[in-house]
Amino acid sequence: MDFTPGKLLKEINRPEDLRALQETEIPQVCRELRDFIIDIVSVNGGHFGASLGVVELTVALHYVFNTPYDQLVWDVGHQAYGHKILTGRRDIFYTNRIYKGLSGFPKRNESEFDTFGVGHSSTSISAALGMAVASRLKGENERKHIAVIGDGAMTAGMAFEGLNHAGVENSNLLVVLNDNCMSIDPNVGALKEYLTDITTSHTYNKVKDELWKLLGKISKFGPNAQDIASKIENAVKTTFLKQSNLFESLRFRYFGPVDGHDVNRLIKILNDLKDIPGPKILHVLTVKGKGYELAEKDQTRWHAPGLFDKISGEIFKPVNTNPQPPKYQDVFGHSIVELAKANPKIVGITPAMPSGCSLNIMMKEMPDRAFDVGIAEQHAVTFSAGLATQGLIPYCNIYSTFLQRGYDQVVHDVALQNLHVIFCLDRGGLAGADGPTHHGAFDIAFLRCIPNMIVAAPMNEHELRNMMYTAQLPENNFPISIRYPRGNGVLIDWRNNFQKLGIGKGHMVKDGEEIAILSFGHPGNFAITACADLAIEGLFPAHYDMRFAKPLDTELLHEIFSKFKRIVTVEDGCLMGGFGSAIAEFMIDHNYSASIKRLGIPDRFIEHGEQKELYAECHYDANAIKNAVRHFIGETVFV
Ligand SMILES: Cc1ncc(C[n+]2csc(CCOP(=O)(O)OP(=O)(O)O)c2C)c(N)n1
Repeated sequence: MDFTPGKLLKEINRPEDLRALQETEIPQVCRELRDFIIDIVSVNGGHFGASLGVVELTVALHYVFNTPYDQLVWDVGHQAYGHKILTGRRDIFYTNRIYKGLSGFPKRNESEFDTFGVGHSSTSISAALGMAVASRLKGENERKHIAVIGDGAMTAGMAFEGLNHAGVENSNLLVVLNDNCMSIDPNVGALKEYLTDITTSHTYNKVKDELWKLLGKISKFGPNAQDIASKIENAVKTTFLKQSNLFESLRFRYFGPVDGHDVNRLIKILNDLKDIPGPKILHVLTVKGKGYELAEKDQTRWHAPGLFDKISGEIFKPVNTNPQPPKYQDVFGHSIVELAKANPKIVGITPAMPSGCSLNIMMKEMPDRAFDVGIAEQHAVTFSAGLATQGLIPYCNIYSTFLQRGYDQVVHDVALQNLHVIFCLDRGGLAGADGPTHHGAFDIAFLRCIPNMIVAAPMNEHELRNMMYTAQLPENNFPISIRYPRGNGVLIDWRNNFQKLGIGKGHMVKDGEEIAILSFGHPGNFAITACADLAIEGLFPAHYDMRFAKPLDTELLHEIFSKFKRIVTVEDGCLMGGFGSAIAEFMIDHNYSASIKRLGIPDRFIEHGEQKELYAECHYDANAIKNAVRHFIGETVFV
């Protein structure tokens, strides 16, 4: 594959090379950088629209600031492809998100330019503030710290916690608010409305010109910059900001909004702001997907479109004429609508992932009963708890990894009050190319230890639907989590009639001898494959799909431990404290004696790659199960 950078980009091995260019050459660098991103993402996949939207901002920031000495912190980091390419990773950027290749997000051990590891949103202000305060304490007063945060990420409580603190720390912090009116889906909430108001306000725009005139003088004034800065502040406060400005109220100096695609103007503005001390915010307006027409028009689709033909814009679908099983997330999306039609108490909640989790299906059909609350997992959980206190049945639909944000809310607001909140956790287990920030490795372990919480995982689409159905029945009015993986299920004919399941009841998939495989969730399918292959070798382990990690099916487990002395457990979650641990605890608590081989995610962070590569690396795919069984057969078990 030929990924030839343009003639200027080809020479930029580090930001110093960029800074050596004339300002007149910078628009050309932007064009080349944009083309390079399009070339590579079209054949490699990954996030797309966000990086295109910040091409000019990225170039301007590295042109003006002395990176990596000046600390540039990207929020989420899905928009940092341009940053990676300009900071020494151009020639290996084709490995982005591929197994053993570059990470799709900034990562401290990948480059000195990646000042802070990201993937989850809304951390940039706190992290950059920490760096700024550290610089102040170390007497490094010239050092600059910049957080680049999107309007979507700004909706999170954590971003406001950072702003709230930064406003009273006299630190060298610049927050660049990259406002494109989009999260993955259109951004939501009152803040979004506020940002639109501020952008379109006539009063403001009148003052803006005056403000920039003053700003222009700053560079000339040099050491007197501080005086000029306070003049600006006064101008703002006495005119436009008579009506309160949110950021000014938090003691930030607010500048903008400015056109984020006019790179030369951005350079000028950033140069001016550089000399203004204290916390500042620059409001930059950009277009997500800028420069690639289709991406500008359908920004949600082109957030991370997969592979596409960059000329025609055709997004490639896997070539397979046979019908395919649906994605688990779509089974969730359609099933909640079916259930909600029958049960008026059901409502759906997503923190900013309507299309990522398919709650958008319900939002379209039942707009009054489905809520996108912004990137606000903590709020999503407690909001669900509030709804449940009033007898509604919220399905709180979150990626497993993002529920980590709402842990105390799960414990304190939901479980402690034993409220009927149903957590539908998408991306449970190893999530693939997004890597360690996005793997849902811990939920089984971190939910299992919470009193009142039910922990379930379906092995296929029917089980998912049956679990969703069972969870809303009036007798099951306690917290219930149902976790399912990223990607497709296994059943083409997935839309079964809902069936009630027993809470805490597993079932035998296949009887067998000598060894029992106990699976939790979708790895049960790996066990089915393994059993079929092992049968050819003359090995016949039994297989149980346990369905619940909590409560355990103790009746079934007594049967299993009475019959088998060799047990293999398999789960798509961390081994420590997970499903296998639960089985081992049962064995100890009931004085059984057996050998247990636990398969699952080991005690380390797993990097990115395709899911099947990662299952193999972590030794819990079908091959690993086969090996565990074979190994066991050869072993003497002392009982
Ligand atoms: C805590 C958390 N929740 C959800 C996500 C999923 N997510 C990734 S990017 C994104 C949208 C971010 O919007 P914005 O900050 O405006 O950046 P843009 O993509 O518009 O450039 C979301 C919701 C996340 N990364 N982290």
